[in-house]
Amino acid sequence: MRNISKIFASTLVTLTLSSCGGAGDTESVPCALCGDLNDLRGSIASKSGSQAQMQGWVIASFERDTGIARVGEVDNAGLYTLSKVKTNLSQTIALFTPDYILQSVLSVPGTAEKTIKQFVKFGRPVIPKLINNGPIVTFQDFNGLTVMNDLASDMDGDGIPDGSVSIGGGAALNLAPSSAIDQDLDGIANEKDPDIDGDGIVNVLDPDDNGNGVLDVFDGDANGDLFNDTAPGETDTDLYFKEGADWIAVQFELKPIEDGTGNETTLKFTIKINDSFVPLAVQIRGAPSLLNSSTYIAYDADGNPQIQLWNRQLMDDGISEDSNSSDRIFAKKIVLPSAKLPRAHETIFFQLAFGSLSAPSYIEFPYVFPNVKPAAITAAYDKSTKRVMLLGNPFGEIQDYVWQIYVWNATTGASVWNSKAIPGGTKQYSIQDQFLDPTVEYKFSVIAQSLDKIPSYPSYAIHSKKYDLK
Ligand SMILES: [Ca+2]
Ligand SMILES: [Ca+2]
Ligand SMILES: [Ca+2]
Ligand SMILES: [Ca+2]
Repeated sequence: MRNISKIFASTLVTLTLSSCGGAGDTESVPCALCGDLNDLRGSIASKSGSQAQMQGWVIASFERDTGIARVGEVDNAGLYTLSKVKTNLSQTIALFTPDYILQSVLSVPGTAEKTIKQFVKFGRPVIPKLINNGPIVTFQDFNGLTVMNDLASDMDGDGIPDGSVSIGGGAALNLAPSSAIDQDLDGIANEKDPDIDGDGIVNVLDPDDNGNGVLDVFDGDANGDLFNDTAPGETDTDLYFKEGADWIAVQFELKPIEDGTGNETTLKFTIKINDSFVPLAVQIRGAPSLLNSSTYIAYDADGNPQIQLWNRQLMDDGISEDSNSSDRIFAKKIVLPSAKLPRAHETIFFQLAFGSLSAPSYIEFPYVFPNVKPAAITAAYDKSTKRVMLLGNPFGEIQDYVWQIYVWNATTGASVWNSKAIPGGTKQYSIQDQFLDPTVEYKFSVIAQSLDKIPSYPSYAIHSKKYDLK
């Protein structure tokens, strides 16, 4: 059984004394494009030594203190470029398949027993050659690198941090001890720790930041700081950023099509741009296998809906499900082609373009889909008890969700009542019918959803069809 707390308790003194920059120190400057911005080039080979085999893979460098990424795609010679990297800041590297599925995290041999290191500063425009040995990626040498002292747990000493053992298989990631304010006892409080549970998967890539076995999207205190993540002023979870963007949200929705021909699967991308940043464009980077052929609804001059092929752009025009125009909330809701679903650990990046339109650079904000397989739900109404029953399991065995009942006027389609949020473990709930007019016909539906991490932006929402309320 793994016990990360013990490991870090034993190394705590050494770490605190030797930690470069000091525990909890922040290197961030409050500006998305301040500091040393440099283009970095590198090469990567597969375990067998082939660089060509890595064509199409995706390499990202993540700033330790902000989670902001620079992303490059590997060409047919195994070469890549990361543009405008802040080389004065600590970074870690992660590797994604051509389908943008997180495959390998950086592993540098640690100085303390049963640990590895993951953060470096790049001191040269050429990054030492990377070797993909999934689930870890390693440097062939350390020329020009400054290795930082942040540690991650590697209990069996094989160089694979505990959280990444199962990345390739797509299973749920590692469990760790219960939450505390400095959960992994590395001397860095959760609110400033880029890897709260110390398992070697940085928070922005970790589907379970505090390692308690409850995925962030179903965990009301995903960062383990003993404050509800949606309490006023709580802006220290994965979807909030300190620079460039205030927050991001990705929402998966499964909804029966009105004409009864099946379900529609949509993804809605929303980003609130920081007041200090004016991007040239706002768009989504992700797997062609997921996003190509996706569509959205546009409206012609007469207000008629038109299906358009999506060009990866998010808009702040007031007609893109982006709240008001020019409020710095950019969004787009897209319809996925049938049978397409985000896969476990599949990653998308919100891209903010800067520089020039002819040769833009990007700062990128990652979102990783957890290992959740949403399923359609149905509901039934028992007239004698006035209870609505939720049937089916929207998230498999996971019960840490909430659901709500909606009652609709069958003629006008107007919503006339909705229940409070009901815990997923409660499968029946009474409709309060005193407000119902016995001469009017009603319909009801239920919606099951994950918890809000950004208020009003749950990551998953599964709708039932509308049924007659009788
Ligand atoms: Ca982690
Ligand atoms: Ca958790
Ligand atoms: Ca919290
Ligand atoms: Ca807007």
